[in-house]
Amino acid sequence: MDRILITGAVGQIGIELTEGLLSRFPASRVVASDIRSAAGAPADIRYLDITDKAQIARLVMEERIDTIFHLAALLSARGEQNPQLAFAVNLGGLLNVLEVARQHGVKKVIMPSTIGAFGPDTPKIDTPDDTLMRPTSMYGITKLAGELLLDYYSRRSGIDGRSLRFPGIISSRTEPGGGTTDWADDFYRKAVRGEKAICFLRADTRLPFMYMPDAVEALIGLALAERSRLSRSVYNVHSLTLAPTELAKFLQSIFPDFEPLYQPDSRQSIADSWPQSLDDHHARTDWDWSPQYDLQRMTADMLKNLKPKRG
Ligand code: AKB
Repeated sequence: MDRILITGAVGQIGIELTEGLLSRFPASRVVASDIRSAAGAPADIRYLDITDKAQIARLVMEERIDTIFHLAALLSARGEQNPQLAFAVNLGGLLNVLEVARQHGVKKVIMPSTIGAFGPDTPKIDTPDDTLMRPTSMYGITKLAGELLLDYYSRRSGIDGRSLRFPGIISSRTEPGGGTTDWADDFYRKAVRGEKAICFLRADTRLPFMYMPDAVEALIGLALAERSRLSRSVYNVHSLTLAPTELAKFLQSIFPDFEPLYQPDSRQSIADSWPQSLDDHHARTDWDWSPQYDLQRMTADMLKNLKPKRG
């Protein structure tokens, strides 16, 4: 990993992954790119439209990139609002990245996949890495096809393609946008501000979650793992499972007035098609994945970071 390109560096994971990489590698070796800029984005962010293959090729050649963390994607709920765009960005963008990697000697491509790649027929508890996968959202379809595409390029073109399936990610720094798991971030922010949270899922909808520092470590840990230790190209990673009612109860022990209002909408059917917990023993044995944050530790850190912002 001598010269690293991050796509989607202004997204929920991108901002903190960029910081995580910059804390390990000199700034001269990390190139952050996105189609937009936003508060908290890296100062020297490079413009990159992932649907434009020529642009990716130019940047990869100019910067002599050998490793790409490919994060640019539309999340599940936004993908349902605009399925064609989700297909173009999530799958077309990945195909562009892999083709440029093949043509310009990029050695390694790391791409986050998601629990969205599973579907309603998938076993919901301790879902194994290899199981029935028939996703019903456009997001899930593009991510499952993306996993297969990454695998295809790894076998055919010698690119070292690596992926992991993330659950919902909770972050104090960056708010998510367009996901089905966004309610959890919203609960923390509304509880701290003393505002009413409106939850778009049923109170008892259990889904897997992970705290952002663990997600960043997972991506970097997988990228740095010795190739000879990896027995597969896509890994489940699990941290904790939460239902809105469980997080609400936990937050009520700190903010007694916190009482969300439940108004399930179309995102409920996406959530109902996803697993509640993942079997991640391959990640644990192959590259020593081990999350550091449970609900208590995550909440303590979230509140420490969010409270000063209350002003
Ligand atoms: C989403 O809700 O779409 C994402 C995910 C679980 O991949 N957070």
